[in-house]
Amino acid sequence: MAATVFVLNGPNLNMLGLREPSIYGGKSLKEIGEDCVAAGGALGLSVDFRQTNHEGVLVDWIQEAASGAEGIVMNPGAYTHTSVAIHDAIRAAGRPVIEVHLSNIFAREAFRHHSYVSPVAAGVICGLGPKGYILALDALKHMIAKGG
Ligand code: CA2
Repeated sequence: MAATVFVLNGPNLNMLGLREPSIYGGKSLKEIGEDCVAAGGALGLSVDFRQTNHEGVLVDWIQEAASGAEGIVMNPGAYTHTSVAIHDAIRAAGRPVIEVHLSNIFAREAFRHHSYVSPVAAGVICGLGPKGYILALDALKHMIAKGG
């Protein structure tokens, strides 16, 4: 049976394709989700793609992954730079998390250079646009196959 992976997206990512294409590209989140489901299928993964603007909902979903998914690809949006709650939830979940950012956060404002997620992530991909999600799914598949 295909392993389930969650692809979780944080605040404002529902606006993709509508504003700031010079930073985040022209694809909508719906299109990125469709690409993830298709790429996941080719990798033998069942992709559950979600977005919320609420920090506590992301914490709920990370907790859900502890029993409902084999791993997580996550773009925490601006909560990357602020959320101890998401850091703690990932530590407790016992599931590999690949942190993804569309933009290169290190080439942007200083406040984006620190991530509370990176120290508890199995890997980090940034600056590669939507392709980063697909690369993360591929990496996660190999981690799951090796037992995390
Ligand atoms: O580069 C990324 O993927 C980010 O996680 C995106 C976040 C930002 O706070 C992080 O520093 C880096 C912001 C997502 C906001 O997306 C928008 C898209 C279109 C219009 C407005 C916001």
